[in-house]
Amino acid sequence: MNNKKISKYLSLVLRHKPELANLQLNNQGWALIDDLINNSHEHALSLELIQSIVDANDKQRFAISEDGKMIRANQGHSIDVDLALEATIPSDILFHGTASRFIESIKEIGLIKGQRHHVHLTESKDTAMKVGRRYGKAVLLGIDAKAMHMQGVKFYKTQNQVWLVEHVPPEKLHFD
Ligand code: HQG
Repeated sequence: MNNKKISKYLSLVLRHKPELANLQLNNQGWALIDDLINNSHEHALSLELIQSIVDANDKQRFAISEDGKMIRANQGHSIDVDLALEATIPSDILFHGTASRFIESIKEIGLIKGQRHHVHLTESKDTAMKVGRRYGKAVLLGIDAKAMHMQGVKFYKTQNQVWLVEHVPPEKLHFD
């Protein structure tokens, strides 16, 4: 349970508010683990604890650098970082889970990225439904990813299997 709290704290400082832990994120989103440990006074962090939280995280939200000195969030940032992902060819259909109260607006302007850097998509209907449930009655949307790719739209896949795209226009969405 305590680890969940720490995981949420890591998401907060590595995605949104590094200043809370006085962290300097480099332009690819990496922060020094030593700084994180030394500056997170409200959490008794150690390298071992951080490593175990990164390993056990249900969505693999974080990555540790090869030299073991740095940590970053794999996706979900609101601060300006360049994850340096390479554009990847998506499968024919990807999914997005949303809440029923957003559908009217989505039909009008498509899926927009809001506070995040991208619209988040998944290959898994289950994952999409779980994501949608966070905001209300979940609705599953299918996205014609291959058709968008053929039109030149770039798709990126994060280290933890989240698909990212700038925008999904309504005509590329399936609502049933
Ligand atoms: C909705 C979790 C109205 C969109 C998940 C979503 C994901 C619109 C909400 C990651 C809209 C934004 C991201 C429009 C989109 N009108 N509402 N035109 N277009 N929306 O949290 O995709 O736990 O920023 O459907 O696993 O829900 O953080 O995005 O409901 O990967 O690691 O606006 O968050 O990962 O909500 O979730 P979010 P999301 P973590």
